[in-house]
Amino acid sequence: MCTIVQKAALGLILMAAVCCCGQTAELGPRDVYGQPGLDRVAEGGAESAARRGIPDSHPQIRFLELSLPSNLGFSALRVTTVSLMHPSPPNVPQFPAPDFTAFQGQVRWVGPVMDCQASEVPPSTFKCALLQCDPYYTDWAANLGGSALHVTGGAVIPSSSYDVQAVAASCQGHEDTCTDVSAATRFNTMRWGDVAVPFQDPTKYCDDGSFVTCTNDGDCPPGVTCEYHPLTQPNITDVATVVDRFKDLASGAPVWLADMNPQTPNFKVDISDVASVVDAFKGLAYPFLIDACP
Ligand SMILES: [Ca+2]
Repeated sequence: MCTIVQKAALGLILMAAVCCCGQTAELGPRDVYGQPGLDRVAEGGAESAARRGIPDSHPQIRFLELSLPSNLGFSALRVTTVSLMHPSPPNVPQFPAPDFTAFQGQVRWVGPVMDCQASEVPPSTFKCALLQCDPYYTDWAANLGGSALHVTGGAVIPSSSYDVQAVAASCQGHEDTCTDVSAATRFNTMRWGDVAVPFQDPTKYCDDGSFVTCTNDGDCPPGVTCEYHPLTQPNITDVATVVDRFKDLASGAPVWLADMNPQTPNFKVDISDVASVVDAFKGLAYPFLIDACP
């Protein structure tokens, strides 16, 4: 029986798997800002990191970034959809977010590790994988050699949250009932098109000048309403950073941030991704569907 614990440190949550043998291993850097079903809150620390180049460890739009422990062993990686497409604040009224609630609670599995192109000049690659419907068991550490794994698929969509679990090889063929699994660790995705700082503030606050966070009017003093922060993202900076990646410039966002089109991202940043971030900038809703599993 494994459990996964989260450790908060220096703005990151280090996810650790504590397995049957008592070992503790890092399962991945995660951003501390993410809350279930929420987009990320931009903070000063994130801004300074982004000036050095967009950090590769914060929540992404169409990708989940997994840093897997070296002692995970032969296992499968189960991704459960927890909350899908609940942007905070909501989309503009004329372009409401699509309803994916029917897909919440479904299971996908991380497929084989591939090498994807990070940039043409200089030539570089990153480890990538697609979600699939059937379990896939492998020795992840041997495939990754210490690199992070960037996972995407039609079910990885913006403003959503996912639980990721390692499922031991002993579960093969009876995954649904098997208990030799790690505890779930929550991953959140960013708002559609919100590639770069500044990020949309997803929280609500008491509208009395105090900026105390709240979830409803009852959390605020009498007569004070609980309001969303203004919807300001994505903005022109998000468009520019995708355009720069399209041009293969070092100032561009990494592929795993800028690749948001088509329905199953293709690990390339092309004119379709530029079109998507421009549409998101205009306030248009996420345009794709999710493929059902049999
Ligand atoms: Ca932004």
